[in-house]
Amino acid sequence: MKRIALLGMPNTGKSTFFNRLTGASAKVGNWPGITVDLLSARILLGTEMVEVVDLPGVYNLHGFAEDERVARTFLEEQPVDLLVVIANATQLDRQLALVLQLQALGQPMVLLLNMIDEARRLGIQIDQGRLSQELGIPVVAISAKHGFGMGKAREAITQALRSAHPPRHADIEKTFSEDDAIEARLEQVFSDTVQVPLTATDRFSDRLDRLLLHPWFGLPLFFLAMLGMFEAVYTLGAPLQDGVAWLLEVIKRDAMEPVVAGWNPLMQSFVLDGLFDGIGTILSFLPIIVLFFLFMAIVEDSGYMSRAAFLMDAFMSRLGLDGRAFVMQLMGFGCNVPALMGTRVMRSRGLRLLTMMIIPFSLCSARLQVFVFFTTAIFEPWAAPLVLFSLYLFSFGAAFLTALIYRRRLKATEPLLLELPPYRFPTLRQMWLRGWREVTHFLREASGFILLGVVLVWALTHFPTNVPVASDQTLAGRMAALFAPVMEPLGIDNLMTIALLFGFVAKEVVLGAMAVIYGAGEGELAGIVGRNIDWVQAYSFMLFVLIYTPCLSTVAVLKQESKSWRFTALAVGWPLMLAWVASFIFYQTARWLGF
Ligand SMILES: Nc1nc2c(ncn2[C@@H]2O[C@H](COP(=O)(O)OP(=O)(O)OP(=O)(O)O)[C@@H](O)[C@H]2O)c(=O)[nH]1
Ligand SMILES: [Mg+2]
Repeated sequence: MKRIALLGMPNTGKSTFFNRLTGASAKVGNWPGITVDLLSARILLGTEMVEVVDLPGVYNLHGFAEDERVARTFLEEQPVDLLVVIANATQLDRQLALVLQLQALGQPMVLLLNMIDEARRLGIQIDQGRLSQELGIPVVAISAKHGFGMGKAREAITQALRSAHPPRHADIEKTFSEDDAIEARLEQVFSDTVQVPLTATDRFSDRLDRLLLHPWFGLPLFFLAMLGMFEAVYTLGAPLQDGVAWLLEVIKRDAMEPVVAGWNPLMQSFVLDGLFDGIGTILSFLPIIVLFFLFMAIVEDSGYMSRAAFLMDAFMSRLGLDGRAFVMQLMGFGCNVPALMGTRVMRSRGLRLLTMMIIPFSLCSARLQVFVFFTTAIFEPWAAPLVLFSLYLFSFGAAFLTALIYRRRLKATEPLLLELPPYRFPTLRQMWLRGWREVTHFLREASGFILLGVVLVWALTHFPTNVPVASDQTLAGRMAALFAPVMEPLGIDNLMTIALLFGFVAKEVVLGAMAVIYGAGEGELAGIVGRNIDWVQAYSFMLFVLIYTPCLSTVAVLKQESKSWRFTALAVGWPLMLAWVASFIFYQTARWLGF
């Protein structure tokens, strides 16, 4: 099978083009370094099946960041039939350098001038014919986001593939010596083919930046925007969630219960209390999670992330980090795993490890489920969003504290060059892709270890069968009893300890576990929990859930990215300790104050 590699500088729209071309839903965002790993898909081009590979962006073929190395190693080790280079048409003065560098590899190549919509708006004129002539390769102007020029791009790629030579590995070493010659040629080609008006500035972005990057109002506005986003997720999501919970109750009552009515009680309990309640409870939070990711898509795609990095850079440097670390924290709100992988854009190992230490404190969407549940079950409607927001503040607090403690051991040695892309807004299509991506991701996880976790909780809380369910004599009860001396001072009882134990695997399991333990679906669960624990216990529990190890996947990625067991042990052990101390201080102080 023939193979095409998509290459280009970061944030030029490679993944957007990849999605258009292959129908995939790779993550897209207005931030350099969204893709940090290889992604491939197969499509039919002409009469042939072709493998298309989306690579991380590279500024320079001779660069040293981990994500650039991924792209470079790929080129060196995998034979490629055609390089499809994607350049930002508004920045050809810089982007052509990489094109020329890639040309020095001597492989067949097609150049796509992406974001032609933006270039036109800025009045930039590109002589495509001349550019194609001077470079000696096909050049097509496209807008991957809006779908313009896709037909021509497909055609050019199919053509080039047809006449391609046998696939080759790239010999990148060889091209190091040519950098000076490239410099000179770049200026020539650029002045021959591109006309940029003197006033080619994005006035909309400039004006918005004057407000959003204001030295005094910038940060308050940013936090206000975040608060607004969580309020919106909450207000829009709660009715949706109730709807799903109601639907699940109906299905359980009218479809499930009649079917299993004749079965033996243990099997009934397994199907209803274990599988159905466990998975159903987790499922009822799906609307909130998808909604949350849609808002994240707007934040990520708008370019506000880069502004956040800019605004927080000075503060973060005092913690031994930089503005990018703050952006990774924000990305971590969705899921910690891609955020941890996102640190690949950092060159300094110290900086990378320190950032990886703080990301797991980011309140990810799985933890959000738990907190949405507890805040609505325990607190008044007006207080719930504020309680949730306080947890976000704790999330930052724990991260900053950690950075302060470890910054001397994990030193950063890399100056930050931040680029502010223009503001962009996601199209409906992009939002839809993002939502779909999260739903499938969730279903994959739910059908895998979340299901396994729920089944395990059910088994441990129902065996042996001659004692009351989830009592101290069950397997789970005995396990929890071991931890009781440690957890009691935090106001966390045995049943909640069981949920925490399983929450180690994935935070989604926490609620599933509670549903199984209390033998109730999401609808009744809130009432039961509200009667069983008070707000001080609930908050202490939430603090613990917030700070201790997010999930097994993060542990695996911490190990994979750091390549060090010692670091991984530290990155798991320290939060565990911090979680205990934070909950202890909170719980004991609150009780001492008489709450
Ligand atoms: N205006 C405009 N924006 C585009 C176009 N194509 C992509 N974008 C936007 O450009 C940004 C970057 O897109 P991505 O597809 O994530 O870019 P990438 O090259 O994969 O970036 P990395 O993975 O970080 O290297 C996103 O905000 C896209 O919505 C286009 O044709 N026109
Ligand atoms: Mg990408």
